[in-house]
Amino acid sequence: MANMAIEAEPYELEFDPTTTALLIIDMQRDFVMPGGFGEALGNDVTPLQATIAPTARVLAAARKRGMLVVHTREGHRPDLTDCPPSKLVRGRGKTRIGDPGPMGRILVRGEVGHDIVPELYPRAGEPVIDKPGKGAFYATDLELILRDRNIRTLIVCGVTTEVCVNTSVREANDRGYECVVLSDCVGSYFPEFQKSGLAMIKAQGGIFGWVSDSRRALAAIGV
Ligand code: TIU
Repeated sequence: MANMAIEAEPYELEFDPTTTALLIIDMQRDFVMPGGFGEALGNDVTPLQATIAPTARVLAAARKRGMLVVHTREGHRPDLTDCPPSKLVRGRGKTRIGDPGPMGRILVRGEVGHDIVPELYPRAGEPVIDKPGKGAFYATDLELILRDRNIRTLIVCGVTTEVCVNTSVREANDRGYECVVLSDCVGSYFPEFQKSGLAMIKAQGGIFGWVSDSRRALAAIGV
């Protein structure tokens, strides 16, 4: 298929939809709904909910275009054997990973809070990557899945901008993937980190990747 381009900063990014995947990072109740991991860390989670609607529009367009859609979820085995002890105690909060909460055990696979919000729920055939850390590549089979599909470009949505999105984009960039992050489809608990988290991706001529938004992505995917 002919190459297409998405308007972005620092400059437009050419992509081929057959070798481009939509990567949706950690749009789990645990991060965007009250009573989950995000709130246990001391955050107001409501600002993150604004990312759901634009991400749903991009998801619908990617599906129509027949692009690969990959979802990730941060979380741990019920016995927490894959959770570093340092992560378990980090923050000294009174609610920790594995503790019971209103959406089930915090950040534990299989629990309601760990799963993806209904508006963005994976369809059959869309890979779901369960990751123990912040980066989508660390201790997962994401790279294998992308290589098997000859994916070269990643359109990135999800939460949070400066934590799992930034870490995953940096991991992807070092592996040779071209990443474009959609500013209204990524969210942070901290407005200043949203701003700087995006700025540091596109600085220095796109040191880690590109930044665009859902409007320009939809125009580019154009179905
Ligand atoms: N705390 C925070 O901002 N984020 C995380 O712990 N994980 C993700 O970003 N998914």
